Order: sequence, then C-alpha cells, then structure tokens
Amino acid sequence: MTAVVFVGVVLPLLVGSVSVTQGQLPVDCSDIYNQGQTLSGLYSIYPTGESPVQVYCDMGCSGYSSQDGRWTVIQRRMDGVTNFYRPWIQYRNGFGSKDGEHWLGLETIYQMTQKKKYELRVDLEDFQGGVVHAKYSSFSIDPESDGYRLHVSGYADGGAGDALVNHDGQKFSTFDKDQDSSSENCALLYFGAFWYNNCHHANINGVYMWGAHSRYGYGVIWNQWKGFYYSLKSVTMKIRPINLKAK
Ligand SMILES: [Ca+2]
Repeated sequence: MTAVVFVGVVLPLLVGSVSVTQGQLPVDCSDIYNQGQTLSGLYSIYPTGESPVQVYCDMGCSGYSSQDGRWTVIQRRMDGVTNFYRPWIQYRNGFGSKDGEHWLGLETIYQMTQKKKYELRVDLEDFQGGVVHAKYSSFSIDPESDGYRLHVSGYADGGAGDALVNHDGQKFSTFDKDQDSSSENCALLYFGAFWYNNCHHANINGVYMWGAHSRYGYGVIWNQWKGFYYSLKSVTMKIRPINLKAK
C-alpha cells in the first residue's frame, strides 16, 4: 500500500520537472548567453518551444563589451554567395548558410518577437572601409495572416541614418507576393524582398553588387547613408531582448 501511494506522489513531480526543463529551452541568443555560452557561433534556439532552429549568435567580440553581444542574427549579406531574389515561401521559412549569408525566416522572427520585446541593430559596411550602424529600441513583426507587417521605432543614430522609418508599418513583399504601397511590384522592380513601401529607402535584400552603379535603387541599398546608387559590402540585421539582466 505504501508503494502505491509513493508512485502516486512521484508521477506528478516528474511531469512537473519535464515542463520546467522545456521552459528553459533558449528562445534566442540572449538565453544561450545566460546559460553560459559566451562565444559567437551557431546554436539551436526554440522560438516555438518545440522544433529547434539553427541561428548565428553574435555574442560580441574583442573590442566590445559583452553588453554589445547576445544578438540573434536574422539577416546577413557579406560576399554575394547567396541569391536573395527568392519567393515568399523562402522568405517565410528562411534560406542560406547560418554561418554566412542568410535570411533567418519571417515565421521564426515572428515567433521570437511575439514572446519578448526586442531591439534591432543593423550593421553596414561599404567597400572603402566605412562602418556604421542604426539601432532601433523596438522591433517586432505581425503574424503571416497580417503579412508579417513590420513595427520598428526608437531610432538611435550610429552614423547610418534612419532608412527604416520609411518601412515601418509595411507588410513584407516578395516578387510573387506584392503587399507594398506601390502600384508597381517593388520586389520585381528592385530585385529584392522587403517591407516595401512605395518602394524603399532600404533594399538590403537586393541583388549583391560591388559599390557604385548606375541603376537607381538596385543592389544592397541603405539610402540615408550611401544613396540609391551604391550597393553595400556587408549588412547584418540582429535582434536581442531589451531589459537584459546585468552580467
Ligand atoms: Ca504593388
């Protein structure tokens, strides 16, 4: 009789401990950092609490304090190896190599930003060694049913200028899913995919080109820094939760 009662007590405890463990699965790179992984690199996160998603974590590097790290990279351009002119399903699910050029995927970004409040940092580099960034204190996107609409605000200047103010409140568009504010198809027109308005001041998923060119709006564009006729060398979009615990 004692044994039966004992089992009855233990089972709920086991169930309880399993759910606690699931609650500790990392949702982003900040969680991974807080679990003691302080090196930049590839890690698995669990934005839905179920399936793992591989991400590149920018934990900060020499010359930066750890407060500058803990970023989850959601987009990266660096060498033109990966084709970014892709249809909706690819932008929804993600593509590329996580340790190189890639797009994390709108669904994963949505799952992350609906769980916590995130800030966004965009790092930009030109072909002459210039390096700037733009930071936004609030970043989230809506579910697919609302076109993965962008919400970005709280701009802080890092030399780049505010190109995303033109894209705040826009749905995401690809060449096969025109949700922009133009009578044209912006993605088709500028060979990219973005939260196009009418059409863009940032085209950072545009075709990879090498610096100055003569085709308006083409290439990897951040207009407020280098204008509409200069394609950038590298771009990284990365997010992390605000109100980080002090380390
Ligand atoms: Ca249109």
